Amino acid sequence: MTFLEKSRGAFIVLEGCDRSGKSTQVKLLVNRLEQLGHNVMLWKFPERKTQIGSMIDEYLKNVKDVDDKAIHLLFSANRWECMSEMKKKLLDGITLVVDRYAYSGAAYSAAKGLDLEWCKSPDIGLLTPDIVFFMNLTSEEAEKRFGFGNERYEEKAFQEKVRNIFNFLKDPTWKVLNACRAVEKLHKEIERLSLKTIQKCSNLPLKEDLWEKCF
Ligand code: Z5A
Ligand code: MG
Repeated sequence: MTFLEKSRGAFIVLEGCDRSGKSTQVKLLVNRLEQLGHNVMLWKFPERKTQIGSMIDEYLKNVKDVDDKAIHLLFSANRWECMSEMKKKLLDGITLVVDRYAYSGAAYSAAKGLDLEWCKSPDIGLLTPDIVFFMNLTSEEAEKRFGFGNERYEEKAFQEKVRNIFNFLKDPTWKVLNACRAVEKLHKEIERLSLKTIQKCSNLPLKEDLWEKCF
């Protein structure tokens, strides 16, 4: 645990299957928090701009094939390489709104058939989010949304598996949202709960113990 001399930012994560509206809500939330005068930053995983991230990008765009376990470890390494910068920003009082995190890492790789505990293990000890919004959308609804099917993994049966594993990964930091609702309704709920979280955790230490208690 890292103890605080001044108030810190909140670590807010949005998770969910493909096309569940994460990126839409992340952007709306960041804009709204900025309007309200909060110090806030949008973060996204995979972070495709790093060297590791560009390998992941080629894989996702089907430019390159990579062994399932190797790509899983690259996704995890991509989070680890961002940890010190994220930690610094949080301790500087900046709230991070993060589009996908380690839960996606475990869910997508386990849906390919890899052992779930093995999938979780490289991410043990990452920063633990203060709140995770899980955008719960049926695969039927997801299929109707624009852009579905453009990248690797975007196929109904696979998404169904991913969703089941997400459900299994749920923990007390999660707030499950019905993602079929209108954008604005979802945004209002996410805004309300985020503001509460920002207030609640401002004086709490940062936790660097993701999934430590499970092992
Ligand atoms: N992946 C992995 O395997 N391991 C890892 O560790 C990590 C990720 C971190 C790329 O992710 C892939 O990487 C992903 C998991 C894997 N699998 N795939 N494929 P990505 O985050 O870069 O994927 P993306 O391209 O941003 O798509 P997305 O995240 O799946 O979509 P989204 O962000 O959830 O949805 P959106 O872009 O906000 O909205 C999608 C469409 O729906 C768009 O036309 C919106 O206007 C519309 N929309 C949004 N909200 C609504 C509502 N409420 N009603 C109606 N329509 C809506
Ligand atoms: Mg997205």
